[in-house]
Amino acid sequence: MARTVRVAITGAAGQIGYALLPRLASGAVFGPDTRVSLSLLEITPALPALEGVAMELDDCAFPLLDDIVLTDNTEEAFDGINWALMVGAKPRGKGMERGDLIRENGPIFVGQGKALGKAADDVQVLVVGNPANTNCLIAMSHAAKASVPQQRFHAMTRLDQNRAATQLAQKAGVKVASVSNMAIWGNHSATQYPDAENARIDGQPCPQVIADQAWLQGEFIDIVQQRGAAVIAARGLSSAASAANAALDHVMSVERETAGDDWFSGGIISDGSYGVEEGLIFSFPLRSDGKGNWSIVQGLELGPFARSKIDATATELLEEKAVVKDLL
Ligand code: NAX
Repeated sequence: MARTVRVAITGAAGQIGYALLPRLASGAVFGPDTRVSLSLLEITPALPALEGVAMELDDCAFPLLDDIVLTDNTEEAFDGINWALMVGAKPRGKGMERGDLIRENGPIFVGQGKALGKAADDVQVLVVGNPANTNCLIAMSHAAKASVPQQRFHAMTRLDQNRAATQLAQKAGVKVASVSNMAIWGNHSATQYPDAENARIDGQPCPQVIADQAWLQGEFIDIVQQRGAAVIAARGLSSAASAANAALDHVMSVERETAGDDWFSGGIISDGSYGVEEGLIFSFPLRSDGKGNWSIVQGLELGPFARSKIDATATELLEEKAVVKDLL
């Protein structure tokens, strides 16, 4: 056995945690030669439920699963970890505005950001809890004070990427594996821009295969932006299996070298690429070198339509940043 990877999951007794943990513990993410240690963080009232989850993991008898730490202590949870999957956050309640949610969940990421200073030198952090980009910004700013490099912070837009790829495949009448180069730009919110112009289907530019610009610039974007709400309307609960799957897809995309000329989407710190203000957590098309380093794909064509969408989602992120100014 070459290595053991220690992964912290916050909000591990929640519905995304429940869908995520068995696959993580089974070795499906880090591969058959890597042992997995789990560090599960919950708020105190959820610890009994978390124990139930751990019992089930025990009962799976996963050969690659080493130990499971259950705790309501953030510093203990993050001690020595190589990955933090930050899922724990309150979902939006009835009548709550986006700004209320930001103020409600933001403080969680102050304390957790500081505690990331106890992680291993190679720690990578994926923020799933909403509002993911701004929570990620908060955690990053506090972890940076504890010397964790800012480039290790990711906000999840992989679910949006996967949703968008499926919509394009269904419209084109092809399998989803035919869709590549699916970029999500900006915020994980209803302002995100799923970029069909630069996507490819069986290697061809998507607009050549789906020659319906009105759909690509209209209904397609609306479906992807509103998919989370559509799942809630149908299921009575927010996306969990697909969100867990996307989190694990993101981890695998970071851990492995990006194949061919494809890319994946994730919210990372902007370096000013494509005119996006430096320092924002913004979703870009990314490539990984398979050693924990990513780079933003450069030189993509962005027409006036794409430009206006990207500017709008950047503006929303600047507004969110202003709301949490005192938490940074
Ligand atoms: P659940 O409410 O089922 O689970 C959240 C868990 O977090 C609960 O068990 C709760 O006790 C725990 N928690 C709350 N505060 C905590 C804290 N300070 N420390 C540790 N744990 C804490 O929600 P679930 O459906 O699992 O969703 C979790 C988060 O993911 C939500 O914020 C949700 O909005 C967000 N999502 C993000 C998505 C994305 O694409 N980025 C998509 C799916 C999902 O909506």
